[in-house]
Amino acid sequence: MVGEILDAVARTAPEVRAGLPGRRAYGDEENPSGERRLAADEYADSLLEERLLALDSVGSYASEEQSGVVDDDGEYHVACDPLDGSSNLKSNNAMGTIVGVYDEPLPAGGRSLVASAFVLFGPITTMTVARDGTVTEYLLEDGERTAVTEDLALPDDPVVYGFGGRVPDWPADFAGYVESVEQELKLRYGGAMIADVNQVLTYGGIFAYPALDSAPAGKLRLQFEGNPIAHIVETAGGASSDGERSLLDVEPTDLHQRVPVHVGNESLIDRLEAALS
Ligand code: FDP
Repeated sequence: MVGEILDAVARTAPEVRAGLPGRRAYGDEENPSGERRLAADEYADSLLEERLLALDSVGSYASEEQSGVVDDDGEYHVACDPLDGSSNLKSNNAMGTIVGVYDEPLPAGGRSLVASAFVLFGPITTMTVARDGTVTEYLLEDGERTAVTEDLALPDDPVVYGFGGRVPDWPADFAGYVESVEQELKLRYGGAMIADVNQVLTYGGIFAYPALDSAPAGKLRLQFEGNPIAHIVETAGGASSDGERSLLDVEPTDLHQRVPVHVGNESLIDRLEAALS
């Protein structure tokens, strides 16, 4: 059941949050993408792996923190970014957990997602879920999950933008697009994808971690970040793109493959694709 997977994520979130204060130091190891791991990344990953694989419906678990897929018996395959934006832990800024529930073995295309969710550890803890064609935002409080926004939809009039990567590293066509967008929208960038995307879901606008001159595939990972976020934003009436097509149509080739990520109001994504073509 997809429901029990989402329940397990909601139940685990307060434990992840409670474990953050004592785990702000970096460990010795890197994750499979070559990034330094915090004790908090390892903690959140093992907690989620244990809780999700304990469910009958979960057939495998994969995360940004582990090189391979952990197999079990069950119908669904769960891809997790246990702590997205964990470098924000040092400066005490927002971060979260991202979960994609696929009905195909990983790596899988975004069209195989049956549900996607993110938990946002901000001043309050919320969980936003895309499932059955609708997006719901829940408040997680005192062990309860209470719906606070049903049928969440991107506002029609976009307000904010946030783009990752160093500005001199942006390809010229993307930099040209930014020049037009910044005439119209207000910059909001906090360095955790999940928190920055939630600004777009709340106010309308666009978030991107684009292709860079030094990294043509960008930074974010398709299975753990690109696909689930595209699924949520598209279900909320927005659009996603790798620069040419919906992220949900990007062919999965590798568990840890990176992809340029652009999500937001459809008009802004259309203009982006035109600028990059
Ligand atoms: P983090 O490394 O802190 O986990 O994919 C990871 C991510 O954060 C995203 O959440 C965020 O959007 C991006 O990296 C931030 O990268 P920059 O530091 O290059 O802005």
